[in-house]
Amino acid sequence: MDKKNKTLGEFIIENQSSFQYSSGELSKLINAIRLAAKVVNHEVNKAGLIDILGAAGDTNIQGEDQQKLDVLANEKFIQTLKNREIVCGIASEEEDDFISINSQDEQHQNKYIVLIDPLDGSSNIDVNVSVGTIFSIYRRVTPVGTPVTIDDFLQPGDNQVAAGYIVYGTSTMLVYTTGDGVNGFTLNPAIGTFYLSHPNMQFPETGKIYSVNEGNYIHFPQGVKDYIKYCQQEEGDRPYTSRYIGSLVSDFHRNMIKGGIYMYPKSSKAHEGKLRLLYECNPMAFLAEQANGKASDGKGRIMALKPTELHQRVPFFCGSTKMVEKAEEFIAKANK
Ligand code: AHM
Ligand code: MG
Repeated sequence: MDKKNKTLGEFIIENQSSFQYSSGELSKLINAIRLAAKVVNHEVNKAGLIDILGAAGDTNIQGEDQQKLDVLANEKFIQTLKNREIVCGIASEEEDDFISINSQDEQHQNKYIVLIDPLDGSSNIDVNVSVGTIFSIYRRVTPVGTPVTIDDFLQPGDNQVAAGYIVYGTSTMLVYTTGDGVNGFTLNPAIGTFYLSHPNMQFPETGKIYSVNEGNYIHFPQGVKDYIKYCQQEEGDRPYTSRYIGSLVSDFHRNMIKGGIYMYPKSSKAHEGKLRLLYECNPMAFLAEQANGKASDGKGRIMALKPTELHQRVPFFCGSTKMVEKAEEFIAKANK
């Protein structure tokens, strides 16, 4: 078949056997995410019509309560995963605790857990700027047939079996990895089908874009300040260009295509940074490494960290390998 016309559904089936556990379950799981992504995409696209269709808290014409989009996205993803009976547990950035799922037929027979940030960058919705969904999939570590425990969720990112994101942008894309490279699929909204548009995505080894909220500059550690000054210096291929959407998925997506670094450092106001290790940093780190890039907490690999809590935050530096290494170098020098 012509590669250009390959759908996500076809790609999942074709690549099922290359997955190390060779499990149809993982394929079903990615199919469920594909379905939820389409539903959420439909809702996100209506966001600009809120004055017409009703805002959160209102009741719509069918008598249903209107919900905030991040709450709605959370419900759609969780409901879809529950309905398909393919996971034994879900943790969401929107929920305080993880959810244990009992399968209707056989109790707790499923092997996979999902961690999800249903609508990341949601402050961008009101102004018609891209938002995204981030997901991360692990095999449970506790025995199949028993309820999941916190240990199933607090696994290092290195244990991920799949991860990805959906970017609801100028077009909607689903980008994911199962540990065998990164592939991107673009939604054709007219027929509701994702097509393989970006096979084997790779971060350029270096780039010219740095993405950071520079409004926090004075609160950053010295090493980060030094690296930002380095990015701005007139020398060689510098100064770099500053691009910051404030939507991790979109900033990452652009940097993967063009070459760049995304940074959310710790600061004197946020001692561990802002981003969540389990819902945001680990899945993006898995994608970055699978695409020849790098993800660090400023000192070492994000995916090597052993999580201690579900909503743990961590400083995050991610993107083109040489740029992340340079940032680490400046941080190490300042810490001497
Ligand atoms: P959220 O999960 O509350 O949406 O926060 C995560 C988002 C990232 O997408 C984005 O890169 C970052 O927060 C922006 O934060 P800031 O406005 O502090 O720069
Ligand atoms: Mg988020």
